[in-house]
Amino acid sequence: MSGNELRLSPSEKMDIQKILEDLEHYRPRRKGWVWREKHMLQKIGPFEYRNTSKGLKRFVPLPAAKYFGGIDPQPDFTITTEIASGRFEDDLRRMRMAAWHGADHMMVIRTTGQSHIDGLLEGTPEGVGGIPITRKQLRATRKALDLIEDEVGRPINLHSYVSGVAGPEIAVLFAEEGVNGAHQDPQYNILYRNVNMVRSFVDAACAKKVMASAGMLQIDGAHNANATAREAWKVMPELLVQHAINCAFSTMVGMPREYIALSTVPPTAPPAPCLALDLPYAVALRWLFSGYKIRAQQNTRYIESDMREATVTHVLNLLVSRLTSADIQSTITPDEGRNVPWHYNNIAAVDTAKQVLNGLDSVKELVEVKRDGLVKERVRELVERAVLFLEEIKEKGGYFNAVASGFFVDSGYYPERNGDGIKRDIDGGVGAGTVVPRDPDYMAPVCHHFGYNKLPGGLSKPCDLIGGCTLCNPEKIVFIDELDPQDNVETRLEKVRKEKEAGLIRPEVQWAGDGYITMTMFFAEPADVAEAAAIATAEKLGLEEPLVIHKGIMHPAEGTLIELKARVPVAVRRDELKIPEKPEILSPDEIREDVRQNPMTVVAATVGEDEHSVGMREIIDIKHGGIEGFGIRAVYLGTSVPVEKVVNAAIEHDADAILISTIITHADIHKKNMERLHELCVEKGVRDRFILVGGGTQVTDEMAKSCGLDAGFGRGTKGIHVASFLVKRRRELRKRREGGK
Ligand code: Z98
Repeated sequence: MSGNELRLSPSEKMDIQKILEDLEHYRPRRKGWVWREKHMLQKIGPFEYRNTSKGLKRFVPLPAAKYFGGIDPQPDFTITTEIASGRFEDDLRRMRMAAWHGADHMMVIRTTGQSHIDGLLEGTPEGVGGIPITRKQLRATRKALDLIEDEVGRPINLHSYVSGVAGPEIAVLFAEEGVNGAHQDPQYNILYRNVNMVRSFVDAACAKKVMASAGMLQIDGAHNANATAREAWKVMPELLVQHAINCAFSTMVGMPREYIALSTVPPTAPPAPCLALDLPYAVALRWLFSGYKIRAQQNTRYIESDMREATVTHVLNLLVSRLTSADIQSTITPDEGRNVPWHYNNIAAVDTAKQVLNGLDSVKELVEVKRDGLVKERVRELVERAVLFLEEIKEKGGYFNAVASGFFVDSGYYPERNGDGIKRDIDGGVGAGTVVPRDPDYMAPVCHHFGYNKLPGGLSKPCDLIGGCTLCNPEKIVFIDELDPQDNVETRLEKVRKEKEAGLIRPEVQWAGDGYITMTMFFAEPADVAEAAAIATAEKLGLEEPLVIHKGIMHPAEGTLIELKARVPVAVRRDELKIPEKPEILSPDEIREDVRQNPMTVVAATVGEDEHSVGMREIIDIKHGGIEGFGIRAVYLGTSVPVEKVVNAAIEHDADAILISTIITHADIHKKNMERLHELCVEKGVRDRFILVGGGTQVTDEMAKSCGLDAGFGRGTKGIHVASFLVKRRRELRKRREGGK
């Protein structure tokens, strides 16, 4: 089945098997990076926004959106989610969830060690800390994203990494398969992957040229210095230098500025005075690199296992992003410090970005970043330090010598040096000595080839010589399905399929039905005791592989909060689940409008000899979301009211409904009261005039109806349930009366 015939249905899971069918013939339907369609001024629901983009066709809004018409404003920034599940088939489901929450940049982390492999991987093996990037995986992912794009009504960018000794090959693969963005920075290879310097720069030139041909957005690697350095916030001058080197090199190779994004991280984290350090740094970046794009990422150097703390760091980082108008906001999962990058944490991070960016909409119309004082002082200082750094590199004889001397990732605040930088040998590293000058008659009959190429004259395209290269003629691409008969998506899906066919459901956090859950426990014990107690408790509960993922000290002696992950050894059967029918509730606006047009009065009381008033008050009071909030007039008679008095009051007030609450159930008094209400109304000839409702902790709808009432409401009832019922019931009765006429 080709991709064109496939559709996603919002109420159905994505069929991974269908995505995998006939991949050999699937072609990406577009290439290149796509920005959001920005709107300078947009009215969404009841509000006016100045920093939003075109909305989504389908979405999951923030929880409180239900009070504002269920709107889901999309900020003007591209929002990234970083996915590192290890199994690409599970990544696809996660991407779909993230897209519904507002992510339009899917950054797929590669399996550990892929950058040390000097060729392309094939098939769909499982990865560690990310997935093996292969043609099959990319093609299936792009195909799934094409379907997700249609579902949410917005283009979605796929992104991964062009690094390591197979960088140029990866770049060609990405260009062929419609990958829309990639990290590419020769400095990353040199510093963090120990790839030879000369090789890295030559590879980078080749890779960048190909990336530019496919309109891919490039992200650099400067932020890794911040993530690596011992005293990370001191590397700010160096970060500026690293950005400058990659930007200059990329533009020389032919990348347009607007496709070059700086990867920036606010360099510090709480309890540091973040804004005072991070904001001038971001201002300096914007000023020095105008015309380039900014990809802002959360600070992860100082991330711990506390979700709350990580989220606050993210929020502060987002404030800087908004104030300095970043273009892309990365939302690394806030649980990076726990090494548990789970579906719902990706979504939580996307929601945090969306919420904060929306919350800060119009902020630049409200406050201005000062151009003098501390900002000016610090921007100047940073730029001076960066310029001095560049001058020293020149003095040293250039970048290669500077790296060899350990200039980079030194945790001194330049020009201070701590001597802890990463040193690499010019002639050392992976791939040393593999770069040779091209022969005078060197000729490569392919397009977008970097450097000297002695092509015969009169060609319109170099690849005319061979009947087209793979970038011009995708039919030439060789698709290898799987190399490993065991380690592939089919064998993994087989297990998932069996469970599904058996009607089994297990919890999951990362892989289909992986069985993991988390538990939160508090022990009034010091941390070490609490941790051991948590594990022992989990074991007694029959949980497998319990592991503490977070400890929060409330007081050294008084208590510790523990978060624990474990695997549950059980599955539940879908066909045995008792799923209660959802009461159909009208929207608050619809209820209000109905009551506005046809005023409604109810008489309410706790009946019999019952002094409980809280339940009824919660249903009535405007403060508690009660029926008054919808415009319904409530005449509350109090507690221990005789049923007769309630009926008389209803007649007197010409009420539409009577609500009685009966909490006490001794000798079935609650049922008797409800029966009495109905009978009395019949005796007085007013049963048709009133909607009769009974409520109480032990009351059920069935029970109330069997006592002759119109409805019963039990534990957990909210005002909106009752208001919605009253409006609907009144409509029904009217219709019936009109029909009877
Ligand atoms: C990010 N969360 O930036 P390997 N090239 C560059 C990189 O920054 C990275 C890689 C390659 C971070 C992820 N960055 C860290 C410039 C990684 C990755 O060789 O596959 O690890 O390359 O989004």
